[in-house]
Amino acid sequence: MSQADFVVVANRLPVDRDDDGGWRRSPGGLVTALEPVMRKAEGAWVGWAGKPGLDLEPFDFEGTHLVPITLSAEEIQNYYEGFSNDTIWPLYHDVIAAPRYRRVWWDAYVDVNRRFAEASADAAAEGATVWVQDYQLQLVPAMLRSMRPDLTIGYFHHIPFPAYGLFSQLPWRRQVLEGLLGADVVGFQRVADAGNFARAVRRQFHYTTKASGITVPLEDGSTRNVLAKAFPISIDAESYIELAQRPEIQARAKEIRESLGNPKTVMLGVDRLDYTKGIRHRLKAFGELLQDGKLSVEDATLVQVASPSRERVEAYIQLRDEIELTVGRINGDFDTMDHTAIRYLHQAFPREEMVALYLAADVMLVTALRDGMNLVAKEYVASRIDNRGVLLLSEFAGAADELGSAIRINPHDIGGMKDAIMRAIEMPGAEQGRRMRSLRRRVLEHDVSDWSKSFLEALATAKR
Ligand code: GDG
Repeated sequence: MSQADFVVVANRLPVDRDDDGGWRRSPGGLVTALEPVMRKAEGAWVGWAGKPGLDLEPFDFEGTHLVPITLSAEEIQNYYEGFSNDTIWPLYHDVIAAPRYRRVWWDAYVDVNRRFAEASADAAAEGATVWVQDYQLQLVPAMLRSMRPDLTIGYFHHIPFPAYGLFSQLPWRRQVLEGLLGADVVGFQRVADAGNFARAVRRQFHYTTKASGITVPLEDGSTRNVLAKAFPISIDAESYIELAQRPEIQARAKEIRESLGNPKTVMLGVDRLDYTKGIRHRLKAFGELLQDGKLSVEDATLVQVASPSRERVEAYIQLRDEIELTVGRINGDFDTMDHTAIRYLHQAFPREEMVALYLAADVMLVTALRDGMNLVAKEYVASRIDNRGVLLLSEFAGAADELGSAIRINPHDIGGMKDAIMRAIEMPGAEQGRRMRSLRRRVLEHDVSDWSKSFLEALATAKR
């Protein structure tokens, strides 16, 4: 079997299966970011192919060696929907929903993490670099290190890492920390996440933690250094600019506004339908503005794309019901024959349509209660080649650390959010331009290839 000098390990492979059994590259940002690195290094990617029970041999796809991991329907339920999305996800997002701690889920998480580690150990050449992605695979770094001490191992955590007071609820907190400490570099979105991780390590193991790294004692009396640091992820900004410049996408943006009855202001929310995104809070603020008579449906329409997500997890089923009830009530109270309050779309759209929406929106609402980064905020900014539009951004999204020129909001403060929405709607063009230019500068300078480059450089240095 061929072995690679660079291996990415992620829950999902970077491809989706067509109906006719062929493969298509998935549209995600991580895939785009790593593509050049993968090509150059003739890299391998270990991940699940996205369907239960699918048992496939490794194969090559557009210059990348793909190593599919088989997961049974039961493992998907326990490892993925259970432990990853119903234990870790809510716990790490500050228990917005109650995490469920179930031992059978944990057992499956351990088993599946081991399978990923074994496949990665097989795929990696002597002295290779392996980059593990995200919270579904927190045990892989240490498992892999014990199988293959010759490897350089990086791990990037895409979601928040919670404060110790919350993290310590986890019955398997020591195992998870040990798993992550198997990496040479553990990357986080925000400085605060890296700090929370270091604190958890201090509290659990009493290791020394400094900016230069965490000192992990080894059995033979020597030590290893583990760098825990923020590497804020970004987007492929150029590709958004290219889409925003296309005449047909600009025409589509105009068409969207017309189909909404040309309201003075179009507001937009784009989220996976997830309780971390603060969709209910946003709807409440907008509904109250209509109720108060501060806005009318002729003045303002909210377009809310809520793309389907984790539809078999109970908390998501409930959330969908609540949101759809709220949307129905607001529209029922305020719609006219010609105008709607909220155009709600529980659908996924192609990227072209997303950019047309970004161009059509005067105000972008990012009201997450907790979010690792929030790429939607960066996509909106990159798409605004006209330097117009206003971004409302929750301080609880990682993006808030970088995007200081957005209007910052606390989504729990409904009154404050209503004021911020009115301020955004009324913002003069000159101020919009000043803010948008500064936001765009940041996103264009720190794009996703900058992110992967700085992580991989830190990793190369760490091991030296
Ligand atoms: C996790 C962390 C972190 C959404 N609907 C459609 C669609 N999308 C795209 C967006 C964006 C992506 O999905 C969502 O990324 P976010 O960053 O906003 O949020 P999560 O999915 O929760 O991602 C997050 C991220 O990982 C990366 O580290 O920023 O904090 O939670 O790109 O545009 N894309 C298309 N159609 C849709 O309907 N094409």
